[in-house]
Amino acid sequence: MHAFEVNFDGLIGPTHHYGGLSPGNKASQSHRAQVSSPRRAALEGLRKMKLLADLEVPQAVLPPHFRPDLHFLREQGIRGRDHEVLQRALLESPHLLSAAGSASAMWAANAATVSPSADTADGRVHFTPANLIANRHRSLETDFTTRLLRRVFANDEHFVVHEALPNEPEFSDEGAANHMRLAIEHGFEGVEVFVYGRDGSGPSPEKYPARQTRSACEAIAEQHQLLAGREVYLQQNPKAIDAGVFHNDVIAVANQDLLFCHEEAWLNREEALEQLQLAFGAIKIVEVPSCMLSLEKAVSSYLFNSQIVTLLDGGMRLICPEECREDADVQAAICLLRDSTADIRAVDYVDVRESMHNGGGPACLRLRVVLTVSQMLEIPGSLLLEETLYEKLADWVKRHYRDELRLQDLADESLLKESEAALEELTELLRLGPIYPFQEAR
Ligand code: SUG
Repeated sequence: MHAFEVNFDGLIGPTHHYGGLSPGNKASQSHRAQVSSPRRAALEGLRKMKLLADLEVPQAVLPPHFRPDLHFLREQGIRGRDHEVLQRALLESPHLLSAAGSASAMWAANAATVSPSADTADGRVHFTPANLIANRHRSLETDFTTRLLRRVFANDEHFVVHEALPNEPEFSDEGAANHMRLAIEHGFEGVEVFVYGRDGSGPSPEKYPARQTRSACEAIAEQHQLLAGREVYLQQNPKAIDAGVFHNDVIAVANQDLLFCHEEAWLNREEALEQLQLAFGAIKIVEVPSCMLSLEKAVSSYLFNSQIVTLLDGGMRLICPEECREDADVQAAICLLRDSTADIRAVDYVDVRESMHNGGGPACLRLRVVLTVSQMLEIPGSLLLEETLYEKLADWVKRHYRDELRLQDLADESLLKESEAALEELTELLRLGPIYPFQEAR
């Protein structure tokens, strides 16, 4: 059956800042405490979405989560009225304030793992929201993400949004950032590739955490009712994790039958590639050797965090971070890709610098959801980005977002109020109905 891939991008929230919250994510660590620009971040994200929409690649938006999360701060034992809780958190536990204020839901690739209906036994699209327990600030996303996905994918004839996996280290799950799908065309039956960092026995990284577990991958494959034999499990290369590859989408990207990856992406390289070939005979693998592009450069440029998207005429386009433009090694890797397949018709460079400084490139900002035409008709059309919605959202950002933000600004009660007013207007703009806790409390 014919199907489209819709990219759901997380709209970057008004509290975007650099908290240095993610160990093993080099950009997050090195930009810690720098001054951020939420306004610039959100506009960059929107421009990327607009580029795709202009290419007629279906593009949708997901609203930001409401931050700072005062409920979380109160759970940590910080008491008082809103402004007191914020001030106390700043003085006593600034790292908790930063976690509570993180706009990390922007990285929608971590929102959930998604299996299209062509892959599942009951013919529905399955979603498992990620528990994100590897990092406290990210674990705060799961409840709202689940609620949001249930609002957007509400028709249970077509969609099922499962509960996230249990909050136990054995089931640590980071969503679609560790999941790839291979298929001749989006609407055809595919092979789903689950990538994990640890399985409790094999080798593990020495410096940095391995976030995803094999048990989590298996549990998701089971609850998504994947058709027999249509799944592959690969382990991240511990050496790559120690070089800053905290998610698989920092070192590999697939689209339809094309896989673009680095030589050191997975443990036991040859076995890994063989597994992929056995499971999906039509696979075209373009592997960039380490002698062409070092792991370090793969991480600093985020080349593999590019999006590869299918155009209406069946051709593909590579959407890279701006950081890939200048480096000769990265350019050589892009040439290798283009020389190896005629599928890539053009390369675009996008400036998503504010997100990149926290370790989030173009591919991190989107959740891929393959939908048939009848499934497309079941999602709120008001989330689909076209010219008018783009203009409205850009104007909304310019009116509500601050140009600069420092950690201490998160303790300013007026930022909380500004965010509330912004999100209130956004729910009307996106015609989502009341969804935020402050709207339901009324
Ligand atoms: O989980 N950064 C995110 C980046 C996520 C990127 N997503 C994908 N690769 N799909 C993370 O490490 C940093 C926040 C801070 O430090 O303020 C952060 O959460």
